[in-house]
Amino acid sequence: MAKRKLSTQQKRRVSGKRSKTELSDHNQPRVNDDKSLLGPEQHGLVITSFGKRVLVESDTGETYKCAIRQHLGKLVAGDEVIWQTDMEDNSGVVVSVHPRTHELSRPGFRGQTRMVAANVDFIGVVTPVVPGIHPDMIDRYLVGAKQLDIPVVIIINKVDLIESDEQWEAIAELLEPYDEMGIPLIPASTISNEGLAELRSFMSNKNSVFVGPSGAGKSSLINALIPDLDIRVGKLSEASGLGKHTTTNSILYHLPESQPNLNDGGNLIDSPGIRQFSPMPCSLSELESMYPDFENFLGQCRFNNCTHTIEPACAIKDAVEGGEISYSRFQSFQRLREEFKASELSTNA
Ligand SMILES: Nc1nc2c(ncn2[C@@H]2O[C@H](COP(=O)(O)OP(=O)(O)O)[C@@H](O)[C@H]2O)c(=O)[nH]1
Ligand SMILES: [Mg+2]
Ligand SMILES: [Zn+2]
Repeated sequence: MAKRKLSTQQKRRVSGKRSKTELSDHNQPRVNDDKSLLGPEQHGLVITSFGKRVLVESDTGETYKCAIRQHLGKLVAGDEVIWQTDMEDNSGVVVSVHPRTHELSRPGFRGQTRMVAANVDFIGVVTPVVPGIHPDMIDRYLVGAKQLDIPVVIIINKVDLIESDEQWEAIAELLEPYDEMGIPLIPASTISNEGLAELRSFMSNKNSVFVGPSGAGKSSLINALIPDLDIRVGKLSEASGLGKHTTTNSILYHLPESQPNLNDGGNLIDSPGIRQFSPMPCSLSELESMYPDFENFLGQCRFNNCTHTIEPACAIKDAVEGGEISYSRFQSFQRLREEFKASELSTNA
């Protein structure tokens, strides 16, 4: 990384001398602007953002409150940055951002999207057995994740509440289409600890997030996977100078090693906003491509712009009738198709 030469002004700061203009303007030392004495450029990871600042972790593990050079825009948990320490007050300034591999965003105020995490490369869809598994919700998250090209697992949570074999069978039947698509299904419980080690192994060396409805057990899972979470939250609020409960932005936590010295950490990004993560409206053919279980039947309908609703000789409907495509998957597809069509009409109006 390039070491910058000190500017005349910086040399003056080091030597304690001040220029004529500085002396004559104020008769006292000038307040530092962003040209204060900066350390060498180094790599860092954004842990959380607050207001116009971010908390950046250095490669050696210390956190620094950093300002952001104006042209960089908003940064979020998971961003990889180049930053410099400000020698004078132990804070820092972010000078550039690495291009993001993935941006996870949620709908914000007046149709805008708000970014909630950067560089996420693993999504756990959390679905609780009580009050019940909703395939429609699972499919929305799967489409959203596929649009971003991020791998997913489905976490069937709170399995300690399952009381009978019949209940297990009903759940297995609901989840069969996902199993057939090759999506890992992980039965889990933070009461019995079932599934936690398996889940942990998927998260090694990744930036993960959990999505799912409120009450699904996301926070409980995060607590189970990061045993000293309370202490870490305390340290972060100290470092940022903010109270524990004031931050509504995403926070990145390091996962502990699954075994000592295995060096298989990985990160888990927690955000209150991520549960609302939903697919972006797309065309019919794009939506079709988000349903891998439809693939074998696409292009076989009589009409090549078939919406698979009322058209005769529809290969998709035939496959549903023949039990080759599950009815719940067909339904969720049709709901999303109608929703996307409605949003297209409203934006064109
Ligand atoms: N029986 C059972 N209850 C759980 C489990 N995980 C979470 N819960 C309960 O479910 C409720 C919601 O959990 P929480 O983690 O706050 O869900 P979140 O809204 O997705 O973050 C709480 O009352 C938890 O105690 C589990 O594995 N088994
Ligand atoms: Mg929660
Ligand atoms: Zn069709």
